[in-house]
Amino acid sequence: MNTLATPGATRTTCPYCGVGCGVVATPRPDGTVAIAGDETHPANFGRLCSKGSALAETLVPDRRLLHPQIGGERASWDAALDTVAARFAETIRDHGPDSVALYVSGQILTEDYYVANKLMKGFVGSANIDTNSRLCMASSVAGHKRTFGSDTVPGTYEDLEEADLLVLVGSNLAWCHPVLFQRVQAARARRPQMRLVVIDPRETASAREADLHLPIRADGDTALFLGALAAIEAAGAIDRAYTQAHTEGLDAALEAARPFADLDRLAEATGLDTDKLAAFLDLYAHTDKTVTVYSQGVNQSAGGTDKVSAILNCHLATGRIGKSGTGPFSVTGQPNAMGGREVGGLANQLAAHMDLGNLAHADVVRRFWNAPSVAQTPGLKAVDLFQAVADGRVRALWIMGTNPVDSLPQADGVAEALRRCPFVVVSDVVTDTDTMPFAHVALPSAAWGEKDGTVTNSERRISRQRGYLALPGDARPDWWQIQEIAKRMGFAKGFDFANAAAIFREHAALSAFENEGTRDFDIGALKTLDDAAYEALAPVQWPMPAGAAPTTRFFADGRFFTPSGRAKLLAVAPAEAPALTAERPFVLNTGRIRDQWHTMTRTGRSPRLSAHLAEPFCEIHPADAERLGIAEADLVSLSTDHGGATLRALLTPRVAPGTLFAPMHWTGQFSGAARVNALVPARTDPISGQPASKAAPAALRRVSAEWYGFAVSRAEPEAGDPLYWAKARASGGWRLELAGNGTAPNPHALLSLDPAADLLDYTDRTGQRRLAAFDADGRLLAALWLSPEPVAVSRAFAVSLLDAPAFEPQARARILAGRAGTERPDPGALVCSCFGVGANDIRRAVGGGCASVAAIGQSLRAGTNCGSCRTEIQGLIDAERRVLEPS
Ligand SMILES: Nc1nc2c(c(=O)[nH]1)N[C@H]1C(S)=C(S)[C@@H](COP(=O)(O)OP(=O)(O)OC[C@H]3O[C@@H](n4cnc5c(=O)[nH]c(N)nc54)[C@H](O)[C@@H]3O)O[C@H]1N2
Ligand SMILES: Nc1nc2c(c(=O)[nH]1)N[C@H]1C(S)=C(S)[C@@H](COP(=O)(O)OP(=O)(O)OC[C@H]3O[C@@H](n4cnc5c(=O)[nH]c(N)nc54)[C@H](O)[C@@H]3O)O[C@H]1N2
Ligand code: SF4
Ligand SMILES: [Mo]
Repeated sequence: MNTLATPGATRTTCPYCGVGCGVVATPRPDGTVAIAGDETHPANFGRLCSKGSALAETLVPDRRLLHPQIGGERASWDAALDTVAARFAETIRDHGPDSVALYVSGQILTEDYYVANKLMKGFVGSANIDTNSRLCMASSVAGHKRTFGSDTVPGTYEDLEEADLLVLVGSNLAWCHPVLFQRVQAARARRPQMRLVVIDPRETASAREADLHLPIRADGDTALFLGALAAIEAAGAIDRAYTQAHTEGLDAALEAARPFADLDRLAEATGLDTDKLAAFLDLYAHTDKTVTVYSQGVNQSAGGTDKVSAILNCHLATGRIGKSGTGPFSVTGQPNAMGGREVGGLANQLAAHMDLGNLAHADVVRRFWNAPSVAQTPGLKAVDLFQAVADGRVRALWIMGTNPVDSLPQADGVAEALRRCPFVVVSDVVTDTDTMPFAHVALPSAAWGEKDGTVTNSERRISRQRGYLALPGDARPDWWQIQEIAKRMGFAKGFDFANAAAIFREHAALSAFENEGTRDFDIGALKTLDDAAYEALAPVQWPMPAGAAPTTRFFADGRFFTPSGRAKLLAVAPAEAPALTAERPFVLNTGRIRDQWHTMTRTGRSPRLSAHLAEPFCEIHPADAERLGIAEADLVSLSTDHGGATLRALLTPRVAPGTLFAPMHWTGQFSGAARVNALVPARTDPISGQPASKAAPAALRRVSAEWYGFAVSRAEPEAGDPLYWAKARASGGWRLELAGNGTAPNPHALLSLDPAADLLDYTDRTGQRRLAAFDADGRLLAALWLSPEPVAVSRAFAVSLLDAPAFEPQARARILAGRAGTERPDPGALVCSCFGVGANDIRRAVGGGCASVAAIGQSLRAGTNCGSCRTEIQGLIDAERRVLEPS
């Protein structure tokens, strides 16, 4: 229920990851919003991670898209809607329904998604609607469908807590599903016998916490789980009664697996040493209560669907599915990745988990929608869709809630395709994305906190997102935009929804329509919710068929949705390793960091979240760095056949020799050349169409710069076009990293300095220039350090100056030294975003006797709010104690 003791408080759901945490938002009289975890929400029971905790900081008005624009000029809604409807109708008339397309997102709400899918697949009559879930969940969907006959995630979060063995495959749960990871950690504290294994080429924050980390080589997973199936057979752990009653294909699957019973062969195929392999296989074969969680290290692969099948095979062979504390568990990434699958947002799905190409399903949908032309054949999958835009087959494209110029592979090619496309519409909440410049029409969408609807999390739990803020400017919900265009295209009859509740009722009714237990997705019990009941809806888990007792877990009865009712084990073959060459000898792996969300359009507005890792980096093994003459904090250039990037080198044994890791987050808005998808080839899984975003063959070299710079500034700096720049929000302003060749930048232009500002500016004999500007009150306006070497000033200290009160003239020189005085020790790189605690603070506390994360929490509060930094604190304690107590 949405009734809370605090007046004005609203229960809603976090707009970031698929954990789907409940949030209580309370607007304050001064216009800010207090954010807290919802203690009654069954996903998080009150917890929030660093991103959820910082939500209020992202609700800032600057650069919101507030009005429709045509050709970059402000326009009325009528003009914008008329233009879009006319161009779409005209394009369809002249070139057919498949010449238009929608590209949507797992971040729009189920109601938005339902209306978009209905317009394209029922009324335009084309299945050319795909979504960024293609880059995210498509391999899991394809894997589920071929084995279960349905796209079903069988388990619940409680299964992770109840397991005796939890295996994370290609999932950095600690950073990407932090609250779920905290639930796991709490369960491990309660039940120390529970084991955590992490299978990831990198030593991630999750791997650090594991009992066993298998640093697998890129795409070794299928071989590993073939080996696991062989080990299960050898251990006599196959559940014959279960497989005979409920599965088919076991013999063929075993035959494909047996060659990997040989440990040496398995070691070769996975890059793992035999001791670790043996330890894992022993645990995996013998632990009945096993949950295998997997994410993008599995999905984003040219063999992603086979990886999924290899995992599902092991669970089916042992009957470890449909029971508490067991099961394969594909965690969803986006807040509504699961809802998008419910409405059939992918180009090869119909609505309500029905199949495109299935004539009976097409007929069900046609009659239910009373639709003129239901799409009969699958549409273009994201990568192919943008190829079709590039070669002119798709001539009108509407992008909603996603930023493809940064997130799709061969991203420079995506930009080029959009540049050539005759008509591009972009619905977004902000103006400053890398995709927006290509929009002929820009439509302002209602953002989180302003819009109403539902999202479904990884465990199939439907939660309400509720609006508690007024719509700013002309912003309107995404579903409203689609409905208005549908009406103007002549489809008024199917698109007369009064509100989100009305859409949800229709969606629920379709899920139950002629279902009779044939389709997993059935929420018929919700089809009669009136507006008040929808408003008050508490989080609920599907399936919820009308009149049936609710079930929390699928497949408890061993019945599957295949024609035979049996689950299908598949004989899969291991994937080929990424094709490295002498010119492209490194495997470039990409992924996420703790405090940023995707292309940073929201988290990049929060100073706290931007402080954790403030510039785009590339993790390089120290041995590779030494060979290539790369030192810590140097700049490096990465290149592939498709593009290049310039990033800061971060030397660390967390990555294996021959591999690199770069975060996916930085865009042209925050850095000069750090869009990693410019590098990633558009290579896809042949079944799911999901891009292999984690294994691009790449070249690496050091780039030399003649000067380096670091600045803090109250006004947004204007970096120009040097060799390298990266800026980030900081409390009180901005921070900027720079490097280049030739003439160093003019500080006045760079920092937009007021000519009247009080300046301190000197250059020493070594060529280091230091400059600080103060306003008439003595407060710092900007400070800049330029040097022939990477600038060594303490970033934390420099950033803290922006918030500092006025400086007395005699204190100003210390600013230029770039260090705090002894009375203000340098906190070091930020570790705890919630309380602003840095690495040096923690090191000092360890030196002072704090020996555990709990002790650090007591002394500094670090790690005691959201807990997202607890693994990093433990890492610092371990490292510091090695220094303090050399063995
Ligand atoms: N902080 C934060 N959290 C997020 C997001 C975010 O942007 N920021 N995004 C959300 C979304 S949409 C998603 S999809 C999820 C993604 O969540 P995750 O999948 O956990 O995140 P990634 O960092 O993309 O990739 C996971 C791991 O796969 C590993 N990997 C790479 N190649 C292989 C391989 O061949 N085999 C194996 N076993 N592992 C491999 C990588 O080293 C990486 O550590 O996160 C969600 N949560
Ligand atoms: N190399 C590499 N590439 C990857 C990945 C990877 O691991 N490596 N991961 C892939 C994955 S799993 C994912 S999910 C994608 C994510 O990639 P994207 O979806 O492109 O990334 P976001 O930054 O989340 O983009 C969301 C956009 O929607 C806008 N927005 C926010 N709220 C709303 C709203 O309510 N309505 C509308 N209309 N717009 C809104 C935001 O401002 C933003 O511009 O990236 C994929 N790309
Ligand atoms: S874990 Fe963090 S990002 Fe994910 S839903 Fe919860 S608060 Fe939001
Ligand atoms: Mo994702």
